[in-house]
Amino acid sequence: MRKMMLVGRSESGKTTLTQALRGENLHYHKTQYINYHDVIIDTPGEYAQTKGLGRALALYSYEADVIGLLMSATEPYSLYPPCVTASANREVIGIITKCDHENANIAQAENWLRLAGCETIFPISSYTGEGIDKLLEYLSHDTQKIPERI
Ligand SMILES: Nc1nc2c(ncn2[C@@H]2O[C@H](COP(=O)(O)OP(=O)(O)OP(=O)(O)O)[C@@H](O)[C@H]2O)c(=O)[nH]1
Ligand SMILES: [Mg+2]
Repeated sequence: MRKMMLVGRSESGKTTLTQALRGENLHYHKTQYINYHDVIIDTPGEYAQTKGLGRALALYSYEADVIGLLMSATEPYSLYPPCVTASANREVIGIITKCDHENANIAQAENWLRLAGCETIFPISSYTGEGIDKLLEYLSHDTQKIPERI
């Protein structure tokens, strides 16, 4: 499986998604630090929300094959500047979380992730399991193309 780093503001659902991807029981756990040894690299939301700490995300992205940019479907605003994915030299996918929520606006979250530069976007719910299989399938495929000739 390709190694994915999850990035998104606090409460966007990174840790809950990590638990859902692992098939664990969902329980609240505040992320305090980056554990980059795991196949899913969960990060504290404060790192994406604080300019100084954001540099650590850039550094740890080198440990991952894929960066997952999370956006809750209940989000009232977008944290991500337009075309921010261009600053990563890894594949960046969008993940819309909390699609089950009664106030979910999936289309709006998708627009913001597209504006950020995400071409591949997974709408998911860690609560209902919606979209988790597709995300796991995506991570299990190695899309890196080996050149036929150098
Ligand atoms: N309705 C709904 N709520 C969710 C879902 N996923 C997470 N939540 C809730 O959102 C809240 C925050 O979830 P976390 O997974 O802890 O968020 P986080 O992004 O890891 O937050 P930090 O560790 O602070 O960066 C918790 O109360 C979760 O129960 C979901 O799929 N649906
Ligand atoms: Mg967390």
